[in-house]
Amino acid sequence: MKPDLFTSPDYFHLDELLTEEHKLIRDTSREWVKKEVSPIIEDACQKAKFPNQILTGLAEIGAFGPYIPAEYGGAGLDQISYGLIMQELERGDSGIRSTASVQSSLVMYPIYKYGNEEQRKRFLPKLASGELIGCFGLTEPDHGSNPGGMTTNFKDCGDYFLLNGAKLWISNSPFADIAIVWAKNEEGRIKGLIVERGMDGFTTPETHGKWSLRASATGELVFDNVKVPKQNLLPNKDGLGAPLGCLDSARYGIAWGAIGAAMDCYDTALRYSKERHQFGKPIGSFQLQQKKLAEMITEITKAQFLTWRLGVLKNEDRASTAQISMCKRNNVDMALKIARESRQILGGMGITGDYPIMRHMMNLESVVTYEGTHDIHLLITGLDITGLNAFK
Ligand code: TGC
Ligand code: FAD
Repeated sequence: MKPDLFTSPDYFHLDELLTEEHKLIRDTSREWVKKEVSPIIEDACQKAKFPNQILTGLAEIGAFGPYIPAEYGGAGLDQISYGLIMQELERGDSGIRSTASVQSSLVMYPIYKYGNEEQRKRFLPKLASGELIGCFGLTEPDHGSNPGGMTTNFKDCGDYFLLNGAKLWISNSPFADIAIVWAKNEEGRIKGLIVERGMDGFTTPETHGKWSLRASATGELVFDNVKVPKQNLLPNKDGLGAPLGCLDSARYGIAWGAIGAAMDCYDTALRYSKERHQFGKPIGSFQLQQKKLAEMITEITKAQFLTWRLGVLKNEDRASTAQISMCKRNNVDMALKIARESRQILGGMGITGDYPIMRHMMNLESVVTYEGTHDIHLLITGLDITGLNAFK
């Protein structure tokens, strides 16, 4: 891959709305991505191998639990800082951001929010330092958009819970030390369990052959009469609202992340359009290419402001699920369109690994699907504005 020359587009001086701390956190993450992710990411994707050498660095820049309080090992930052870290990581690669989002919002968050003090103290500091890596099991082979239909279940066997079932499409599962697993109890109520690698009957086969998110390890979680100690039940919330609460936080991070991928595509295409000559002129001087670039920066700028405002609302604990859905949906769609247009600006070079665009484009096909598909988020907005539920 070519050297990473990324410069961040900021057409409406959004930086002026960030604090010095926000900018420091953003710039530290950006430098780390340039140094540690950009040089190795193309090779990792081509080989479809998660680059686990970056885990320590992710922990060091505070990407594991940015907003978890410092007393539990987190960085104790605000929601805009969390978003900026996700933006910078996804500027590097969606798979790297995925690892950090899952660890922070889908593993640390439920332990912090729904766990007891003993669970917080036992797991959170090790998750923050990267000593433990977690994954989140909600989706099942027959229940993706409709997680409430899940069949994974557990029985109370006196000294322990007996867990059976399977989860599919689980980021980080092949190497995770722990899994937050959503399963139904004998009354059919959804609960969260912390399942640990090494428990008898628990396996995590890897899913191979992905054309998207190749630098992220994806797999299954299979539970065959797994005896889960009772102290591993998350006691403080149950029902589908518990995993959906985690998704609010992760979808918020994705909204920021998608801007990072879009900015990288735009920045690459803009630079290329000035360097590449055809018909004796830079291709950027042709009106058709300018139209593409002008529309891209317009969409990036709109997304930056929408997302910054969402961050403000989130800091005030006023961001609704529907607002988060709208922002995730808009930004990922925007990033996918920008990746496709940018790739065209690079012509044939756009399909090579010399440039990051095709990798972003392929990654975004997962991002537009996971954490709620493009269609599901539209229906969440539809329900919010009409009061009429299209799901039921
Ligand atoms: P519905 O009846 O609407 O809600 C069930 C219960 O949940 C409550 N609730 C929420 N609570 C907290 N936060 C939220 N955001 C909530 N949304 C709903 C709701 O009040 C209700 O509570 P109660 O007490 O009455 O039971 O549920 P539904 O079955 O109709 O489904 C709604 C729907 C379709 C929107 C939802 O299930 C959905 O979002 N589906 C998409 C599934 C999804 O996003 N899966 C993601 C899996 S994880 C993942 O993809 C990780 S990728 C990570 C990476 O690599 O980055
Ligand atoms: P389906 O639910 O079968 O949907 C198929 C199509 O039908 C979609 O277009 C959908 O929009 C549409 N559809 C469904 N219902 C409706 C409706 N009511 N109205 C209109 N259209 C509808 N899950 C986890 O739990 N943990 C993870 O870590 C995780 N990581 C993932 C990583 C990757 C790379 C991928 C690809 C997925 C991951 N997922 C994870 C799963 C992801 O959340 C699901 O793929 C997603 O929620 C969609 O579920 P599905 O694939 O079963 O599609």
